[in-house]
Amino acid sequence: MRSSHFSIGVVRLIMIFSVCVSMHAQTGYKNPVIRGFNPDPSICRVEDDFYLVTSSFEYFPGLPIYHSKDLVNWRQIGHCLTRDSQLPLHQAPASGGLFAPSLRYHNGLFYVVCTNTSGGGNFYCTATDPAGPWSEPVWVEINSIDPDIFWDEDGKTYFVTQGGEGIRVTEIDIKTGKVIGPERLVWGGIGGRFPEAPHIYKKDDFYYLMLGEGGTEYMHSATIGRSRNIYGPYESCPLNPILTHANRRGQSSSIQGTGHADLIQAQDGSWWMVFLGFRVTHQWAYYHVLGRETFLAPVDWPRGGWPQVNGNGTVSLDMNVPTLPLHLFEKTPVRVDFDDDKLGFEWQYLRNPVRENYSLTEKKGFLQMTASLFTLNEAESVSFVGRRQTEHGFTATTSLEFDSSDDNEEAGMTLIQNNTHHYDLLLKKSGEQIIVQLRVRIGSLAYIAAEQTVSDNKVLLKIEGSPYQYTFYFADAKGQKYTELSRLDTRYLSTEVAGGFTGVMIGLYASSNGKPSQAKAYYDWFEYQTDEK
Ligand code: 6LW
Repeated sequence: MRSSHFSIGVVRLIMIFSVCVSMHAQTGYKNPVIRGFNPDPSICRVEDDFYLVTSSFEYFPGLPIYHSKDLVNWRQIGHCLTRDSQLPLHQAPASGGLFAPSLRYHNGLFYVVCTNTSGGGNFYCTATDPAGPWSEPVWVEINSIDPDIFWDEDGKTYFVTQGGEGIRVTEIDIKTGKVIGPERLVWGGIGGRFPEAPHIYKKDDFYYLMLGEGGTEYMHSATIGRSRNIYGPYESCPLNPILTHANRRGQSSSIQGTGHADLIQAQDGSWWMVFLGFRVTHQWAYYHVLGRETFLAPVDWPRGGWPQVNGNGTVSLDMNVPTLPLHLFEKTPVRVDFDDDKLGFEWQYLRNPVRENYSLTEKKGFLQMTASLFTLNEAESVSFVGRRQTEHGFTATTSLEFDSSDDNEEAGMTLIQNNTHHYDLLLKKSGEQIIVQLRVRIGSLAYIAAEQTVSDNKVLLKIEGSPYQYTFYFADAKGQKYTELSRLDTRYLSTEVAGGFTGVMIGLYASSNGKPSQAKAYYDWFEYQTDEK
């Protein structure tokens, strides 16, 4: 026993050592580089470290921050907004809250610029360490979304935002956030709807203004213009749109909606683009459940010329191009035992959590959750923690014990796209019996898909994902044998059906459906395994 432990340990150490050490530049990587709901990526570099932020809407904490050495392998190092004072999300509707952020590094400080669409509007926060802590927000009185900050060489600072029919540029005082100059409309792109997601870069004496156009759907794109003057007029790049999958069919059509991009130059001089896109399933009509994810493409940007994205402005799941020297990180473990005092960065609450409803210490080794009055159907702070569905093929399993005395109380595992589109696999009392139930909510349609009695208030719940179906199982706590409860179509949780800007989250929750309660759910562990190769 001992020697096998020892040798496994040594092999593991060698593996970690060999994956953590930078190797030679390699050919090939897989898109998306950050998988599952991770839209609106924005990136900056400090020497050979890259940092990236994505949008997070009604989830808390807000704005995940990722770190990479090679642009291909990313590890989450924290969130920008971790305190209620930074991120009020009271009754934020689904896909409200935080829209697209921008991440910049200037004079020794990191800046995250964003919009809280559910309270406060535009703001920026600063930090010396991108892992946090981040400052309280500095609010900027400009009414728009998708803000960015651009520092010019003459010391002036500009706020760049989406502004109705085009992009607006406004001088601000970066110390106070006060608006100095008038808001000026500088460019509307090439005519796609919703010109947004602006970023300005200065290169070869030009101001380059890149934007997203076409809406964050199937006609999405990135376009770019340039000018000698920050206020324009901007000349459109003859290659525009420099990125789009709007006309992709066949093989490469499994990636759609590419756009909303940011550009970055690596230390070796090479240029790269990060952008959002989504992976679709089904054949005659497309659906996507994973939300918009973060993709990567190489960019050729010659001196005085225009940026060209991966040759023709499209990408594939398997990218056959040279990369920076690869630097892997250890993966998030498959099993979480809830032994630590804190949840890992992969877990999110829905809106500002009611903290006394959660404990990792009261019953050591368990995530204890007190049932909230609110249900998953309301834009409220329901007792819930969830993590992203990152692949179509996955297995999520948890061990649940539920101390309940009332038929109104329930706890379980949910697949949730938003508060009107979710599938709940739950445990509850029903008269003298205890049942496992699969409940469906698709817009105004709500029904119980299946239920079975169980002998104990302790069960294992399991959900398997595939491109077309989710399959729901339960077993007694000893896990001897899983029983299939039912199967449901994935498409009804897709963005095409549910709308919005997020992706499916796999959540653990507890609710008393509006009746005061102290019922407690105890989650002993959670396992999440995917078929990602
Ligand atoms: C993002 C904006 C957008 O801020 O979607 O459709 C918003 N456009 O660029 C949320 O991702």
